Amino acid sequence: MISLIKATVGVFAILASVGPAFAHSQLLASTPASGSVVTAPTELVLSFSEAIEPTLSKAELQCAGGKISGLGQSRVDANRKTLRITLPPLPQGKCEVSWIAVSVDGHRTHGEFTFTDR
Ligand SMILES: [Cu+2]
Repeated sequence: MISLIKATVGVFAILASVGPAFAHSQLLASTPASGSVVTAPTELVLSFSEAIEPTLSKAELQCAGGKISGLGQSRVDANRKTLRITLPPLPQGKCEVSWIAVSVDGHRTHGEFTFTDR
């Protein structure tokens, strides 16, 4: 009986530690897409699994080895799950997007992906 109680407590401990992770905002899709080759993109669109805080969620861009300045103010759609940033003209070459998202529950997630502008 004791071992059954221990096993039950153990399962709940695992569920408790794993459960909240599903509420974090994960990146579901982007435009340009990860690994894609595009021509002169004008907007970066990041779609998340959960609603995000507009003022705390953002992205940076490095293209052809240099940080891109002059990114537009990030905007969040009415569904709160889509982040949009207007892009200035980008140099040709590989671009790395680094994003940070803070979901409405206060949890922060981040990630990187690349696309190529040509
Ligand atoms: Cu969370």
